[in-house]
Amino acid sequence: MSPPPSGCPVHASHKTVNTGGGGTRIKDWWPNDLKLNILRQHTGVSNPYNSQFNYAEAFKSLDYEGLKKDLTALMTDSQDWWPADFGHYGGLFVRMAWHSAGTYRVFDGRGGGGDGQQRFAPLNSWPDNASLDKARRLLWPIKQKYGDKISWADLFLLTGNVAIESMGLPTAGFAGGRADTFEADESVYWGGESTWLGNDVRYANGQEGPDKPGVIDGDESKKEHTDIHSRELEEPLAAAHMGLIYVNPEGPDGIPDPVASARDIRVTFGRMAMDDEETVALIAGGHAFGKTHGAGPTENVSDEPMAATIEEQGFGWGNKYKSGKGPDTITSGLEVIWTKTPVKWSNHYLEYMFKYEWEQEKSPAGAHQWVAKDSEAIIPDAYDPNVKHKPRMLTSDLALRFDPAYEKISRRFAENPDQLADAFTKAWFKLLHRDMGPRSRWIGPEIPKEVYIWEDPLPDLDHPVIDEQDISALKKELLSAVDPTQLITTAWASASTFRGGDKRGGANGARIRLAPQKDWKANNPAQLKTVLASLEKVQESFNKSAKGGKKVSLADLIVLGGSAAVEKAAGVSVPFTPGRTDATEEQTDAKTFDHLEPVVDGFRNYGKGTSRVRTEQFLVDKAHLLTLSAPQMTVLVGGLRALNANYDGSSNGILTKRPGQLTNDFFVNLLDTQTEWQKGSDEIYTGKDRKSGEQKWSATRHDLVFGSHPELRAISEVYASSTGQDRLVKDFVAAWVKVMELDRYDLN
Ligand code: HEB
Repeated sequence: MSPPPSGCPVHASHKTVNTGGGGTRIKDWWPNDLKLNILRQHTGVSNPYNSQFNYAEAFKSLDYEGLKKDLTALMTDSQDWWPADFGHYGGLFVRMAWHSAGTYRVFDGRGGGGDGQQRFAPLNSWPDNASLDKARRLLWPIKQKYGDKISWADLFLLTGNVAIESMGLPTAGFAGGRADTFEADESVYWGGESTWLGNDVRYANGQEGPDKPGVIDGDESKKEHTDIHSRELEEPLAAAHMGLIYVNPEGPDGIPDPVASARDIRVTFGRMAMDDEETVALIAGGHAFGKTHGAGPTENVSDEPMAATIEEQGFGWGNKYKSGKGPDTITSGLEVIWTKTPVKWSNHYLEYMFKYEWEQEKSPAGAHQWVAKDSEAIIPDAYDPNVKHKPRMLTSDLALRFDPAYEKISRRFAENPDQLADAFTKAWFKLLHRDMGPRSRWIGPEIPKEVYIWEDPLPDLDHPVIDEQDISALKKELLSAVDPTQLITTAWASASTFRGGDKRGGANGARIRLAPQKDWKANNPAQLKTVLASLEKVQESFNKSAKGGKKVSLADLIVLGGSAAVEKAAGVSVPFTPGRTDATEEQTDAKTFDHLEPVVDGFRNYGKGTSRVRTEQFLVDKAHLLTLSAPQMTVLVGGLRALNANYDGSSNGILTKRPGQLTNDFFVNLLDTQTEWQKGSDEIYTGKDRKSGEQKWSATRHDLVFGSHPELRAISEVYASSTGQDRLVKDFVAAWVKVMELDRYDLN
C-alpha cells in the first residue's frame, strides 16, 4: 500500500471544514479502499429530470432548423464581454466541440462527448479547456431558449457542426440523442499525476517517476525527461499529459521536436480510433479555422473554474493582461494564426506548411512556436484591420510535415483540397459520433445515409420474429441440446461485452461467433465452438420449418438459451424479447473489437489483478462498464456462482452443494463465520471449517470481496438472510435481463 498523498493540495484544505462532508475522509485514511461510488453515478437523485423524462422524445419536438438558425446567428453576434476573433466565434466553437468529443478512448470506451461532461470537473478546469468556459456561456441563451429539448451534450457538438457549416464547409450530418448527466463522472482514469500537464506517472508504469513535468513555461534545463522518442503511454490513457486532450502543442514535454510530436500524435489519435489519414485530416481541417491565444505572460491568468472565486460564477481563467479579452486573450499561451482566412474553410494551412520553411520563436507568453521564414505578413489580425502577421505553426502542426508517413498524406491533401474536405468531414462526423452506439440511438433530421463500419452496424430486421409459442418450444429444444451451464456462460460471454461509455458490444449481432470474440480466452473458445454449433443447428432447423417467413437469429438464440437455463435453475420465468439480428464479418471491424476483450471478468471468475490494479477493482470496473449498481453486481456474482458459471468450470467461489440451482448459497456460505479463509498461491483462497479444519471451499478475490468490503458485505447480508432467497431470484433475473438487453436500443 502506498502512503496517502500527503501534502497533495487536493487533500489539504477540506480536512478543517467541520460541516457538509468536510474533515478527514475515508479516502484520506484508506486511499486504497475499493470505491463503489462509480456504480451509483448519474442516478435519479442527481438528475433534475424525473424518471418519466425521455430525452429522445423531447428532442422530437425540437425546432431543429430554428435552433440551427439561432446558432448560425450566434457565430457573428460578438459580445463585448468576450468578443469574437475576426468577428466570428467559429474557431472557438469548433475547438469546444473537438475537446468535448476528443477525450474518447478506445480501450474502455470512456470519455467523449456523450454526456456533456465538459460542464463538470475535471474537464471544465483542464488547462487544455481554458476559455471554453466562455464558449459554453455564450451558448447559454440558446440552451435556455430550447430547454430540455436539446441537451448540452448534443448542443456542444451540434454547435461545432454549425460553426463549420457557417465557415463554408458542408458537414456529413449530425445525430442527436446524447442525454445529459448532472454530476462529474468519476469513473474515468485520467492518469495518476497530481500536477497539471504532468506525465510522470503515465510514462512510468504508474509509478511516480523523477520530476519531469511537461510544464509549458518551465525551466527546460532543469527537467529530466523520459525518452520522448520511445516511451510508452500507459493504457487506457489517450493523452500525453494530464489535463490535455491529446498532446502538448509545443512538443512532447514542451520540447519543440516535430518528429517526436508526431509520435505522440499517432499514439494518442490512434487511441481515439483515428488512423493516420483521419488524424492528418482532423488537424489540418481543424486548424483551417481560428487562432491560438497567448497575447501576454501567463502569470496574468487566474485560477481555473473549479478554483475560482464564487463571484466569478463558474468562469475561470480571469486575465489581468490589458483588457483580458479579445486581442489580449491568453488561453494556451501560444500566439498563432494559421491561415489568411481563419473564419472561412480553406486549404491554406497545408499550403503554407509546405510553401514555407519554419523558424522557431517564442510567443509573447514565452511558448515555443514557429514562424514562416521569408514570408510576407499576409495574415489578418483578429481585431486590427491595419495589422498583418506572418504565417505561424505549432510544433504539433509541423508534425504533419516532418513525420514521413504524415507528410505523404499532408502533401496529397495539400494538392487535392477536395480530398482533404472529404476526409475531414468524414473524420469529424466520426469524432462526434464514435461513442453514440448503434444507429437506433441516433435522432434528428440530419442523420447521414452512409453507414460507417465504426458504427458496428447491424442488419435490419426484415422478417417476422419468433412468437410466444416458438419461444417455449425453442427453450425446450435448447435445453436438451446444450448443457444449461454452457448456455448461461455463452449468453453471458455474448452480452457482457457491452460497455456503457461508447455503447459498443452486447449480444445483438451475435458477433461472439466471429473473430476476434470467438477466440478470446475468457470465452473458453473450445467450449464456445461446440455450443455455437449446437445453437446453429437449432437455428437451421427452426428457420427451415417455420411458417410465415419467421426466422430466429443466432443472437436471439444465444440469449434465449441463457434465459431458458436461468429459468430452469430459478423456477421463475425470465422475460425474453426477440428481435436481435446477426452481423456479418463485413459489418465487423474486427481490429477494433480487440479493445472489448475482457482481461478480467469477475462475473465469470476470470483473470486477476496486476501490480497496479487489484482483482476486485477490475470487477467494479467491469460492473461499471455494464452500467450495474453495486446490488446488481452483487446479485449477479452470487447468482452466477450458484449457477456454476465460471468461465473454466473451476470450483472457485462455487460455494454451494447444489451447483446449477439459483440459490443464495454463495452468500450464506461466504458469510458463515464457521469458515476460516486462508490465502493460498496465485490468489486462490481456501475456506476451512474452523473446528474440523476440513477444507470446504476455494475462492478468488472476486468472491471474497463480498465478505470483506463493508458495503458489499452489507448487500450480501441481505441476500444471505432468511428472507434473501426470493429476493435473490427476483433481483438476479432482473439484473440478468438488464445485461442481456443493454444494447437493445430498439426496444424503447
Ligand atoms: Fe487545435 C486551437 C492545439 C488538434 C481545432 N489547437 C488550438 C490551440 C492549440 C491547439 C494550442 C489554441 C488554443 C487557444 O485558444 O490558445 N490542436 C492542438 C493540438 C492538436 C490539435 C496539439 C493535436 C495535434 N485542433 C485539433 C483538432 C481540431 C482542432 C483535431 C479539430 C478537428 N484548434 C482547433 C480550432 C482552434 C484550435 C478550431 C481555434 C480555436 C479558436 O479560434 O479560438
